[in-house]
Amino acid sequence: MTIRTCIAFLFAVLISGPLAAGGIDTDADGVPDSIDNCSLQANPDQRDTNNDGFGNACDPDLNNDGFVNFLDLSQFEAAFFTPALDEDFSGDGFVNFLDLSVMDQYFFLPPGPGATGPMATYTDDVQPIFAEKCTPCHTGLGVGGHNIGVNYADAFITADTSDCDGLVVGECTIVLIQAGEMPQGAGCSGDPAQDAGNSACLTADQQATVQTWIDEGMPE
Ligand code: HEC
Ligand SMILES: [Ca+2]
Ligand SMILES: [Ca+2]
Ligand SMILES: [Ca+2]
Ligand SMILES: [Ca+2]
Repeated sequence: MTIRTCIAFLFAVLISGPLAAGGIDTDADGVPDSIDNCSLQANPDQRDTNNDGFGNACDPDLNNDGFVNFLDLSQFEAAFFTPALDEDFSGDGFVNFLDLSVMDQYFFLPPGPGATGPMATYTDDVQPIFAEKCTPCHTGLGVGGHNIGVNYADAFITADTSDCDGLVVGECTIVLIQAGEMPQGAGCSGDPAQDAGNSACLTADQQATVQTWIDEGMPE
């Protein structure tokens, strides 16, 4: 492998990680809202020259006081028609009228919004559901080779049931839940409307939370 293909490969791995996580992408730039440093401005390159977590495309707050106003405008004017970095919001290598119109859009407003963070995490959202519905089989007994109700790491064990070919245990949960196979022996159909009278089954909200967590790459 040449250095160049090696770098290209590493880069592909780096960007495929978070992007493959999927999830809602409001500005349709390929970067999910949960990690998009300008979640409402299309900026696929995520360029952030002052490294404050807001991409340049949504960061005319040049003095970093949380607000875009005349202080930022005067700093911007000093950089006008130069190749300055932070003042180049559009990323074309030059500070010009294109960038001024971005500043205009944000005048008297805060920068951003940046990344929203995951909408469902294991600790806050998913673990409590599994702890309640998957006990005691997967909260200590290790039935089926995992304790997803208490161990985050178990979400990443390769699943061995044939229903979940190529998936890990965390991804497999929703498949088996919706097939009515889990929680095992509880008489659930997997359809929340039909299972409404059975408190052992997951509600529609709980299924949606598990699905969102999987779509976001199963964050801890
Ligand atoms: C009464 C015990 C019991 C309960 C409760 C239970 N399970 Fe299971 N689970 C099993 C058994 C037994 C297996 C292994 C056999 C099989 O796959 O059917 C299993 C297997 C699994 C697998 C497949 C693991 C693999 O490697 O393929 C997943 C995923 C799973 N369970 C998720 C859940 C989830 C999520 C819940 C709660 C919503 C749950 N289970 C509740 C008994 C249970
Ligand atoms: Ca986006
Ligand atoms: Ca964006
Ligand atoms: Ca920035
Ligand atoms: Ca400012």
